[in-house]
Order: sequence, then C-alpha cells, then structure tokens
Amino acid sequence: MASYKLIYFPDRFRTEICRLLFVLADVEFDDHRVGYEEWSTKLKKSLNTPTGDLPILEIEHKEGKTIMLQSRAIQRYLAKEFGLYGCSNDEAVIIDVVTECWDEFLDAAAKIMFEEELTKKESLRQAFLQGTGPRLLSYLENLFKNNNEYLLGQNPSLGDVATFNCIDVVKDWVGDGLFSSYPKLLAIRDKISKIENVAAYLAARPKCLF
Ligand SMILES: N[C@@H](CCC(=O)N[C@@H](CS)C(=O)NCC(=O)O)C(=O)O
Repeated sequence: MASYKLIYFPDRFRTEICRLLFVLADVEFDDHRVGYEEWSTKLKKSLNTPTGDLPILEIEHKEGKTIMLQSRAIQRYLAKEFGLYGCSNDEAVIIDVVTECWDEFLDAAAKIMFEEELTKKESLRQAFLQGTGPRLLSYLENLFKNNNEYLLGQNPSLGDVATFNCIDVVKDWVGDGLFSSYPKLLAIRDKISKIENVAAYLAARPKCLF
C-alpha cells in the first residue's frame, strides 16, 4: 500500500482538488502545508523540488519513492488511481474539458484578484463579467444538465470535484451571486460538499482566501 505526502502552501489554489480527491476516495495522506516564510527562508533550498515549485506529491511504495509535480498532472494521476476519472476515454475527455474550463475561469478570476492597479482591475472585472465568466458558466451548466446526479451519472468524478472547488474559491472572492443563474452547477457544489468525508474535511480545514 502506497503512502502519500502532498506538499503545498496553506492555500487551496493549485492543490485543493488533489486534497479533495484523497478525501473523497477515503485514502489517507499527509497534507503537508508549508508556510510562506519557512518556504522562502529555508525550504525552497532544502526541499529541492524538481522545478523549484510546489505542489509536489511524494509517494512511498515498496519499489521506492516517486516524486510527482505539476498540480494538474497530480490531479489526473490521483483521479485515475482512485477510480474518479470515468470508465472510458470518452468519459475522461469530458472530465478534461470540465477541468480545463474551470482552470480558465479560475485563472481569469485570479488575475482580477491579484491586479492592484484600480483602473486595470475594473476593466479586467468587466471583461470577465461580460465575457469569460458567463461564456464558460453557460457551457458548463448545459453540460451538467444532461445528468440527474453527477457529471457522468451516479458517481462523483474529478469533474464534479473541480466544479465544487472552483465555485467554492471564487464565491469567497465575489459571493455566490455570480453563480445564481447556474442552478445545476450550484447543485453539484452542494452535493459534493455534503458527502460525509468531504463535509468533515471542509469543517476542519484551515480557512484561506486563495
Ligand atoms: N504549473 C505548476 C505551477 C506551480 C507554481 O507556480 N507554484 C507556485 C505556488 S502556486 C510556487 O511554488 N512558487 C514558489 C516560489 O515562487 O518560490 C503547477 O500547476 O503545479
């Protein structure tokens, strides 16, 4: 049986989906959260990560130790390991489309959050509210509408976890209002958050803005 150590900063940003996949699959992992100060003064050098970035996933198994990097690669690896990546290539590509849409959505929203110059921030916000935001949300709402339960039917997958996470992060920045015309997406968010393991994890996890 492999043992997992997931190393990242305290934020949700690039790693929360990986944490949620462990929780949903009920697989134990060391959720190692590194402080920014400790990272820049010490760990950036001593951890010697392959590209100088986090997250990394360390896996100890009987053949030795594997170090994995790139959050999206780690997500897909875990989803495949835990049976949360669909049952066929056709299902996997639907999940990929959903996760890519949410990544595009989150990148655009994060650009607004991180922009300090007020005029630029407002023009990014308007472009997001009139373009990227509704364009992607309408597409995703329609895609999810085809199913009664989750993206692929009765069981949750990486696509549903990504949906939960993106809404969860962005609503902390701008409120739930942005999503109010997309009831199916909000229903998926609620459904994932109510799964027993997930609900317990969400109640216990540290609060953070990103
Ligand atoms: N494409 C990479 C990007 C990783 C990345 O940019 N990580 C940032 C934190 S979100 C980092 O480790 N920065 C460390 C530093 O700048 O010293 C991924 O998705 O994992």
